[in-house]
Amino acid sequence: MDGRDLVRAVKDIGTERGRRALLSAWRHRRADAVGLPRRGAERARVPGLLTGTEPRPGGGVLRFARSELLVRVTVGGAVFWGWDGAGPEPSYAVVGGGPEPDPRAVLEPDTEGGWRVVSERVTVAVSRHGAVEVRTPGGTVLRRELPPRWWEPVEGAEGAGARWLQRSKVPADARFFGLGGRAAGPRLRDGVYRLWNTDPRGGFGPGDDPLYITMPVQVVVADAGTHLVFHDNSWDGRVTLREGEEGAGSGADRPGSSELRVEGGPLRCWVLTGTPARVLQGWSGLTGAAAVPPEWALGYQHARWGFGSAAEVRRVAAGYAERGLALSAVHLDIDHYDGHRVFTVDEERFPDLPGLARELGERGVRLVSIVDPAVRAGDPVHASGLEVGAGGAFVRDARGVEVRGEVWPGSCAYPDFTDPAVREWWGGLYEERLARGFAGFWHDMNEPVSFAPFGDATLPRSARHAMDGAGGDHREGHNVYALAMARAGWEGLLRLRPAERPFLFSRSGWAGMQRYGGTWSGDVETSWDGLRASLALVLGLGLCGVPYSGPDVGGFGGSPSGELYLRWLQLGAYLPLFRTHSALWAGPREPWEFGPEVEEHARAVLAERERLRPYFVTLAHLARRTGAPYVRPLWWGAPEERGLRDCEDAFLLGDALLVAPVLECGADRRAVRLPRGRWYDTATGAAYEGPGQVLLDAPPGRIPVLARAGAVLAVRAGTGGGDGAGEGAGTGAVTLEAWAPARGRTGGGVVIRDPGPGFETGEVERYVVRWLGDAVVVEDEAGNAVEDVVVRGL
Ligand code: NBV
Repeated sequence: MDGRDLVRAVKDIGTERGRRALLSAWRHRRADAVGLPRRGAERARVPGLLTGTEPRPGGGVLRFARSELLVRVTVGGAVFWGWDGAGPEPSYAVVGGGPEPDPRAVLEPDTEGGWRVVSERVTVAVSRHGAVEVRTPGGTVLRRELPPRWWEPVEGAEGAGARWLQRSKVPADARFFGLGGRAAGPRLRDGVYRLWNTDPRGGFGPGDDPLYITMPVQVVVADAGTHLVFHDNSWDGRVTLREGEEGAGSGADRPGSSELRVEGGPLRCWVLTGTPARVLQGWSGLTGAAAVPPEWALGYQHARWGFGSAAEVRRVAAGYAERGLALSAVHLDIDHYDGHRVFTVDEERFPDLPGLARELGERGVRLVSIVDPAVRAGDPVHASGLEVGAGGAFVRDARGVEVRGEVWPGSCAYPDFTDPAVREWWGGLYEERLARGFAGFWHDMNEPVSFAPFGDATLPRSARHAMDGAGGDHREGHNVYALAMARAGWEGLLRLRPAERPFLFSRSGWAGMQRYGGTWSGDVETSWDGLRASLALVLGLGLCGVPYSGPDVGGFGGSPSGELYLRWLQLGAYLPLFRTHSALWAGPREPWEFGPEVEEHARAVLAERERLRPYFVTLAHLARRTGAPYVRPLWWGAPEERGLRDCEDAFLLGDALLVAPVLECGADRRAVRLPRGRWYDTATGAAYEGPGQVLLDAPPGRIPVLARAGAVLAVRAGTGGGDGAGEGAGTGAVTLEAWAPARGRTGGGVVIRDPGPGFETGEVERYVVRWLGDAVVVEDEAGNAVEDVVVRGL
């Protein structure tokens, strides 16, 4: 027990839940003491010298004295390599084993006794000691993986497997991003980042790491090019990053470095190279296209832990409607459950939920339900789970005894979502939710959490998982638990309601989770630091392929000042998931609770989100088609502009907008770094030329939002607040907004309209903007002038 554990233990011990958590933590410790393979003597190994090669489609196998390496370049240019027999499958992240090998890639001798695989888009060079270099076709090195080291159990420690260390070098000017949701990002500075999904318990700020979603995914941006590297291994691990230094020491560059240590599992890796857009497209091809949220989930949503009753929900929804404030959904937290038990409802406080859902639905407001994975032992849901398959649906320990944890409803069992039969059973349980009138689902506590005053607040590491037939324990299953739960929910909803795209977002997850929906910040602290962390998370997750996310506006646990609340709302309005949420003990989040001035400004914010909703629809569909996140770092289109790599307080929303939120208390103006090209301040119409930095006004009522010259975007007309609001989806028609290109230049943009609630993909409409004499015209693909467009920036 360390000091922090002790404090936790003392704090919790006074309560019944605390005592039970203490017992549960002891039980978990005991389970591991008997159930975990002991790490005895280990032997350190490196591959040794290259002894032979064997060509294979897309590359080949390279044999070394003590191991072998499979290298494969696939048709889209993605590189795979795996040591010691590791292939692309099985994988929780990569769909269908990845793309086909590139038949034109050839394995040939390189200099100094090494070999290389040469393909059109990338060259992979392997040294005779087993270093793997990924190079551009022109020969520039993007990344060099040094020969790995591993430690194998010597004898009598079957099941312990090998621990790995993989050191890599990147160019001296490179910057690191990604690794899942990191509060200290988006630029990942020197430090150690753990790969173990973790509930930070009760709130987090930029200094807390790891959080709910960790992924061995790095996006590395350097002058030489951008690449994404994914070490496909779900085991507990640590990544140590160190940025390089140019002209370090005697004037020579010191490269940047990344060191990955994993506790077991395969050592295998995917590398994608190219522009940021290409890299993310490749990543979405590898791990699956992002789910498109239903149109209503791109509107403003209000959640609350502690609604207390249906009357309270009605009061809040009515409050929005009466004030003409747009509202798209209300989220019910665990307090609407009966005794905190999943898939139940407290009928006294929430009688006739279907009726409530209908009533809200008439105003265009959907109901969203929280879903926790832990099932109270002895509950009907538990009983039904015990009927699944031969051994029941729940995670067991090494002796075959059901693992119990302590969560909100008391002593709980945990479904093993890595078992297909369990996923099917669990997915069917959403029928009860649909019948209650819920339209969307919010997965919580799925790291998974088991309260513990000491040790790891999750399942014992020795707990067994089906791992989709492969069998394994929680050391391997932990990080993919929530991903598999999301799959269960998603597939269940598809079976139950095949004509509608599910709306699902999950607190925890892993690489590939975008296939089943999005995520949110989790319990981000109510502070200016928390506000900053909110943006870091959304940007970082987007680069890891999870485009739909957003923070708890106002922070989770506290009572924000009107100013902080407003600045958060202003940021949230430009993020994919725009939702306020707060804890049982936190202050209110309704815009009118902060006084008339904040309410007025909030009205403008919500109206602007409504106006931009068609643009968000376009971005959602583009994310699915191209892998590009809605929210992108400023360097997205210009990774070679070094200054942009270090800019962490502004972002691009699609191709058209640049958003510069106010992240500091008391600020009424801020510096904004502009990428190349002309940018218009959307509030004043003033034009600025990038690259460079400008100082822009940010009075309480607005944050700087700039439009790129030549941009075309879809907006909804006539949703400027007023009495049409409060009806969920805006009622005005979708029109185009275009921003004048610089003289002598052209511009353009694409629009994808909402194709409805099903799985239609929507048509891509392409528009061109150009000068015609002294006017700016917008034309469709056939060259016809578009009438219904507002041209700005003239
Ligand atoms: O279900 C209660 C909360 C929820 O409001 C929050 O959004 C989650 O992140 N939940 C965590 C469980 C307990 C938090 C202390």
